[in-house]
Amino acid sequence: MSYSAHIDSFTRDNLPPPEQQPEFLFDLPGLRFPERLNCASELLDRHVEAGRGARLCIQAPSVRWTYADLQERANRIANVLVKDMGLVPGNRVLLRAPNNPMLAACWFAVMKTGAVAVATMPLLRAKELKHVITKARVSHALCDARLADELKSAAAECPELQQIRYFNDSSPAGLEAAMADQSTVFSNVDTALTDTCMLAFTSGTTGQPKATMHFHRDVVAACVCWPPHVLRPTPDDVFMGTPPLAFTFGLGGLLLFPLSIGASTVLLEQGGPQDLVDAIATYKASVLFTAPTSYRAIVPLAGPLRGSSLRKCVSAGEALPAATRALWKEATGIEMIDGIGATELMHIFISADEAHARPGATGTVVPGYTACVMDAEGRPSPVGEVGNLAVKGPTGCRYLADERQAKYVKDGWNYTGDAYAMDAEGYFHYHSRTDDMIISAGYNIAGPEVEDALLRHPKVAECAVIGVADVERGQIVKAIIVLRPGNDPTRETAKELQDFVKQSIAPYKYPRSIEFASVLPRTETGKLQRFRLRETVQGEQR
Ligand code: 3UK
Repeated sequence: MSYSAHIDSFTRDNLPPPEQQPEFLFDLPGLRFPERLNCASELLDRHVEAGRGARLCIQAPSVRWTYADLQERANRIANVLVKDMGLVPGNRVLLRAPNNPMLAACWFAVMKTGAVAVATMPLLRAKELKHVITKARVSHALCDARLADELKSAAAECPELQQIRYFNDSSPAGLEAAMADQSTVFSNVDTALTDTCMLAFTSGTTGQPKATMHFHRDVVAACVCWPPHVLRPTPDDVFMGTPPLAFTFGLGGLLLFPLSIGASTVLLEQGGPQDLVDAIATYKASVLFTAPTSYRAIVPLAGPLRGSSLRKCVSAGEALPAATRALWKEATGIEMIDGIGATELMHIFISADEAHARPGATGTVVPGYTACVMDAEGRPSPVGEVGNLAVKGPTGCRYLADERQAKYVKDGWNYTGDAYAMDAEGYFHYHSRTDDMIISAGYNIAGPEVEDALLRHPKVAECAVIGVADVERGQIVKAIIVLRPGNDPTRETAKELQDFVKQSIAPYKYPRSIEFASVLPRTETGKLQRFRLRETVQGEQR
């Protein structure tokens, strides 16, 4: 068997069987790695060794850490984990905090010890944490003191979780006190390229969340593909954004990518529209990561962003409606960088930079990856045909002990569950999630296209389009609409919006049913929960 630094072999023992794993591609020159690699050495220690220790690394309200500062904290925490908490390489360490510098230090500490980070969304409750702890067989936890309650009640029912320390906690039992007793030096565990270093749970719209497994190699590979080829940041860029570090979109955009080039990041616990606009000015942020709805919500406040420090705006997590791209450009002068990523593939694999962006298309395949639209039989579809998106590259899906592996990976391809079409120039056009496609009177209708048409109307703040059961047509198109302030949810408004859609796209796609709402159900990662809207509608019809 090949070399591994893991003494606790749990992750290795629970990898999907070889025949169910995707094919991995390492053709891109930056992807030839040595057999042993610790991603913390690569992303953090390397800069200090090269004399860049005094460079700015992480900022937050009243925090300004250099690379040397982050390294010192991570080393002390690594020593606490090993010497006080009895951690051995391969153990799973649960991390729980809003985006803040101590969470970043804990993440690097776990990498350094050769253990496996299991970062969790701050909003998870005891029941969900219990699933994570049990599924990942978590033995250790580092948690922000302000989020202690739910973890404590989960831990009470999870005997495997023996060691917990709380941070951002000034008490003598807190992590900071334990760190003060430890050395600032730690020699990183000599992990194998293929040792698992993190488990990322999918947000999971149906069924229990799945745990995706990523190796030290995957973390570095993600930094070598999309960032230098599409984002093209410089070491003087200041990164900022909203996605939680427990979501690989946030982990990459707000921690791994800035550190991979010696740039700096701003970690914010609050990511509301006004918080962001203010923070961009305070920290002179230049690269922003957030979801399409967040960009839309910032637009009315975006005045100060025109001509500011901000130069690159990345949108991911959900399809970017062409209407939102246009609004953002009008408000700020900045062309957004859209990209589709997935927890299973770690980060973005189809995208376009600001110069190559095409409204309505996600972009072209990111160097290092190949992508293809497949028909129902798993054969490449002709140009322009809608089919299932399949992807291959240096990263790919490995679910920890999960039967759903066979659904995501087929014939070596990762199937993301998205309906896409590719045009003659290799641009990929998003239609919908494959299971969200609406079939009405024999027509296939993609909800996001109807949403984009509605979003162009000045009265519409947000909307969601779903299919609801209909005796005559099988399904009909239904829109749930949040109006901008000052507009009345009347029958006349509904009629006006229906007519507006009929004017801009094929009339058979217009929403026959319209409902007004004050908010739409979303996940912590900003994704619309269409299944919840469908459930509500079904409930009403019964
Ligand atoms: C959807 C998009 C259209 C798509 C993610 C960037 O979202 C991320 O990961 P998840 O596992 O969800 C994956 C699914 O989300 N999606 C994401 N981005 C786009 N659809 N256009 C987009 N630009 O259905 C995909 O299959 O939560 C995004 C980086 C890392 C990530 N984990």
